[in-house]
Amino acid sequence: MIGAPISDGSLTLYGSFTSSSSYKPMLYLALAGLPFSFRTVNLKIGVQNTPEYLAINRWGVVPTLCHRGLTILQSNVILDYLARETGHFEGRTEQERWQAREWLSWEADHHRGRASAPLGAVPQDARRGDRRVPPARRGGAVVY
Ligand SMILES: N[C@@H](CCC(=O)N[C@@H](CS)C(=O)NCC(=O)O)C(=O)O
Repeated sequence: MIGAPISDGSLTLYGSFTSSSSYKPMLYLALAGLPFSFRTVNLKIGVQNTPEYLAINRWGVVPTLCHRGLTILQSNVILDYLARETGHFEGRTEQERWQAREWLSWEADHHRGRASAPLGAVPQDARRGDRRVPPARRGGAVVY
């Protein structure tokens, strides 16, 4: 059951314990000591594709953060939002703050291939391909 997003100041994170993308904001919130509600989206049974969940996350993926009536998608955007909103783990200088965002962007570039690679085999085209597109549709070359 997804439930309606809460519009007060409380933090609600929709995610899955099997998801590395969910782990990032969960770890942030835990290390920052910020109270938050966690709502499990069971990816194995396809809750992410239900109309109820798609109403808050158009891509049907986790995580999703709801706060102050806002709905924030994409794990690194959520980290950026939380840093701006709460000040936890925010850079001390403007240069540090931009550098932190550079690393978030770098991580997004590199995370996808590794997360989808079985047993350490990094897909050759992971950096250009979309892992949600079946291998057979990528020019016929089966990569993983
Ligand atoms: N770039 C997205 C990736 C989100 C993503 O792909 N989440 C996966 C779990 S790690 C998911 O929800 N998969 C469900 C599906 O593809 O059906 C982010 O960082 O939030």
